[in-house]
Amino acid sequence: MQLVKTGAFVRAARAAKVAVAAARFPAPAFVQSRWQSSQAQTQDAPDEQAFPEQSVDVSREVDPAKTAAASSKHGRHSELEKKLQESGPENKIIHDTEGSGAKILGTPYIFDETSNLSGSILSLVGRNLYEHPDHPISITRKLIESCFEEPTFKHFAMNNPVVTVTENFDTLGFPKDHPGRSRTDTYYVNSTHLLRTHTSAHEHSAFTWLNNNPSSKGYTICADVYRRDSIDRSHFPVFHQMEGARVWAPNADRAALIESDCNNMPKTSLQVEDQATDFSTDANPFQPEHEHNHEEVHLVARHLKLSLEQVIDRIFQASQASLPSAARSSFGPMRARWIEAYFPFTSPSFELEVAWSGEWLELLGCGVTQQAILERAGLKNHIGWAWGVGIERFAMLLFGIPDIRLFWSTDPRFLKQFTRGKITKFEPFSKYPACYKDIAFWINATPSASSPIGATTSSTSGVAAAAGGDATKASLTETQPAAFHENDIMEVLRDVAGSLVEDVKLVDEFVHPTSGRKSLCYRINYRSLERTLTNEEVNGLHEEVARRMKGLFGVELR
Ligand code: FA5
Ligand code: MG
Repeated sequence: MQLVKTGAFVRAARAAKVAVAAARFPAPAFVQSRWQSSQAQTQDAPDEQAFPEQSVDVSREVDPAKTAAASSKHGRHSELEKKLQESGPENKIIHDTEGSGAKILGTPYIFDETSNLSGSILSLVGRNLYEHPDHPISITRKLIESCFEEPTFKHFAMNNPVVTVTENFDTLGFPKDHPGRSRTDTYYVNSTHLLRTHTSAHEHSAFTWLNNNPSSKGYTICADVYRRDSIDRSHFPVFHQMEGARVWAPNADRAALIESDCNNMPKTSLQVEDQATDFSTDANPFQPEHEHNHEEVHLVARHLKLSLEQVIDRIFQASQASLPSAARSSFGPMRARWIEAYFPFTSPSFELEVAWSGEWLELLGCGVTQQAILERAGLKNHIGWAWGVGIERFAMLLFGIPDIRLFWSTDPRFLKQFTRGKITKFEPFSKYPACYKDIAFWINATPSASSPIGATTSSTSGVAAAAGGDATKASLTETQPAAFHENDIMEVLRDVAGSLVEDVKLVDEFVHPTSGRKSLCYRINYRSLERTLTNEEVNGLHEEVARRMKGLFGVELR
């Protein structure tokens, strides 16, 4: 596979403002996204080496046929694009007679039939919570980064969440029918661009950067990620992830080297059970033998697990230290377990769960990087691991923050509680009353209309939902043109009521015995984190939700 330097090309493209015109020329998307991303480097990324400007696999990403088709398709939107360009700095969606489009972090995009962005989601793009040093997301990020020391690891943040479909899915080997690709699960800007669903979207660029900067052996990336999902106290459509990777170059003594790296790792006080040590089965296999030496794979997996156990241990220690001494270690050492997992871009793959409030809570996914991904980035004959963690999951444990919406709060009663470098337990400032409202409806007039839940979508159903895509929920597009996806209801709620919705539960579902029609009832809990909502306000919101449900999905309200 041919890899070429594109730095000059990218600079020329910049000069010609190709990036700004990218909505018209979606195929050279890698130019645009890399240009945007390189601008988006935080203070952590040295300007002259911003990793997105390194080698890219042009043969994969530029398809001349696609370029021609896409540019002619978007050519007629020049007026709309101009309007978007001149529309002021904030993110927004514009509809006019030519069509619709969005301006995201200064760049215009023309919508097509794949687009499903909403104003409410765009209003959260660019907040960059991980760059506010006193914010719990940033404090947690720094704590995780401290477990991966420079110069072995380089730490990056990627501010611009718009990436190509290629970066988010194709380059990582996602099957075409993976549920994460569905419009019901992912926010598409248009058919070529989306809001990244995971930090792994930057793996190719980051591994390419590593190839050009061999003094580093690994990296971490911190970013905001976006998923259309259910609404409850641990799910929000935007959350934060950190990705990490480590590689070892070809070397005759490589196994001994990795082993010595493992032995140099400090001991932790965790109680860890490892249920994922057999890589000889189809469930969690070695990669083909001609590419991977099994002894090395076992060592890489051991190094990966030990590295992440360090992170959990550090989080646990910091969390303990923030408690009054009488309350410390009252529940003994932290219990964790490794289980088998599936990700298209690692094999074998693992998830780490910790015992929390009587349940196993998934904290992260990881594995031995697929060789094809390293090779494509120029890291020939290297071997390595990668992981991805949800920062909110860690931060909620660390600070005792009970509701994921709080991270987005601008209320000083929340923000003033946290200081860089310190872990302090969150003090609830007040609990405002909940307001429950039910919405019950017949799905539609067709007797056999299926429910938006409970069905399976594709051949990948049942696998871990890497990068989103809950295989237990059905989707409009794949299986049931008569109904809709549960995530579509969540989107209506977010659009109408934003973060005033605390959670949404399906409380009743039945099929009428004679007509065969299906009825659903969802219970919505409206509660502000910052004030008491008036009845009038909630009624207004709820009526608007019902109106949209009727208009958008053709449901018959009961
Ligand atoms: C991924 O996103 C993979 N990219 C992780 C990975 C990276 C695997 C590199 C292998 C190599 P997953 O969808 O499971 O995997 O998400 C990773 C973590 O993000 C989860 O373990 C969880 O901690 C967090 N997470 C996932 N969904 C949510 C959500 N809706 N809200 C908050 N945190 C979430
Ligand atoms: Mg997972």
